Amino acid sequence: MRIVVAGGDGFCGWPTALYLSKQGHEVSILDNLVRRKIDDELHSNSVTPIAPLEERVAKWKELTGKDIQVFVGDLNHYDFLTQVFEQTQPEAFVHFGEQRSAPYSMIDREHAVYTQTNNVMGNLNVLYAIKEFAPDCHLIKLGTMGEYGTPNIDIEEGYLEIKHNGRKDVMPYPKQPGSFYHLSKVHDSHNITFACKVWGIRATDLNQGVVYGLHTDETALDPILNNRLDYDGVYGTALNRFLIQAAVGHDLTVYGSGSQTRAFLNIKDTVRCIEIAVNNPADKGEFRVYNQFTEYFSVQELAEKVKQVATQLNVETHIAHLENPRVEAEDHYYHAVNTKLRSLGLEPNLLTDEVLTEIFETILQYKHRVIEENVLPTISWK
Ligand code: NAD
Ligand code: USQ
Repeated sequence: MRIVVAGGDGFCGWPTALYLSKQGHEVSILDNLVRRKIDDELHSNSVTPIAPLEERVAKWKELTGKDIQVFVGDLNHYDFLTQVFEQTQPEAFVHFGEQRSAPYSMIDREHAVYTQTNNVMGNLNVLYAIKEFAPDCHLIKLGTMGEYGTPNIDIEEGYLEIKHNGRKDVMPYPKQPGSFYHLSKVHDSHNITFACKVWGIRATDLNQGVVYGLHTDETALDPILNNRLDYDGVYGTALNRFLIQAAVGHDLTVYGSGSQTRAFLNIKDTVRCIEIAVNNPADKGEFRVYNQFTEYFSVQELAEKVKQVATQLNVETHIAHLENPRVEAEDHYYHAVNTKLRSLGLEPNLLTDEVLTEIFETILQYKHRVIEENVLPTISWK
């Protein structure tokens, strides 16, 4: 299949592009490399050294003989996007290309506006490009479990049957996102729902949980193929951050009580979920929603797991409870459904001590790259 991976230079997009290329698909990466520029803005870095995109793709070609075409440009430049569509004629468009940090979106007005403009307009451009240049193309859009928030009822996969005054209907599941970033994903979902309805576009929204891990079989082939791994208080996510904190001897930064619960999955499952979505396209006009995670944990449970694995490797670790910089429920009900990807064949890589140990040992090799002053959170929701 001809597949464009937008955001294909990022943490989820790069391993996905390699994995799809390995399966024999004709893969093109579209990315404006803004994530690398944001590293400069934040004076931060990936723990793993990451090669320039052109070098990454050349190494992949050298090792596997497979070509990945690269288009460096912005989804918000519609002329550029339409050229990519004309040249690639995509059958699937995998859309990872958004600003994905909740804390970044909460820095100030400018960052909130940037996040929502970049994400919502970029996605709207993709919808128009599909309509105008590739109406059969299947949009596979990365959403987030955080669109739902933490309601006091079970979280379904995108839709909920509601009975009201003696009548019933199946409606989009209510959304209660917790940051301007998470809100941008909700706005995207609404725009996709509408485009599917009025133009007959086929789309799958993958409401992904927090992704942990680093390597896939493909990125592990050579250091030039390294995936990025974020640890700072802005882009680092819970489990990866805790592993890196343990590696450098920093206290694990649990926010508040740590009883807040989130859905998680291994990066190895992210790439497989995308493949499943690619191989099972939505029908024309269908807006399909899958919850893309394999397990859920409280933040405290994650910190304890990391501490246990670090202790087994003779690394002394302490769990700190910081004042929560976010406005979020800490004690709440959490039960979310995730049966659709499983029923299409997803075999989860669960969070075992072996999996944690493997990621931890890789991180230990690079721990000298951690910039310590970036570890604590600096952005407050208030
Ligand atoms: P990332 O920041 O590592 O990668 C995103 C990539 O998109 C970057 O390479 C960036 O340069 C590119 N990009 C951003 N805006 C662009 C634009 N306007 N035009 C072209 N390229 C652009 O993020 P990630 O962790 O790989 O996340 C990818 C997607 O998955 C995001 O949409 C995110 O919301 C979603 N997601 C991520 C996680 C996670 O834990 N990492 C969890 C759930 C959902
Ligand atoms: N947390 C801590 N300590 C830390 C970091 C985070 O306690 O050092 C807590 C947060 O308060 C929050 C939870 O861990 O309760 C998750 O935070 P996170 O930073 O790991 O993840 P989040 O901000 O939700 O965002 C990440 C990705 C985003 C994706 C989302 C999936 O950056 O792109 O959409 O995970 S989800 O959480 O399902 O919405």
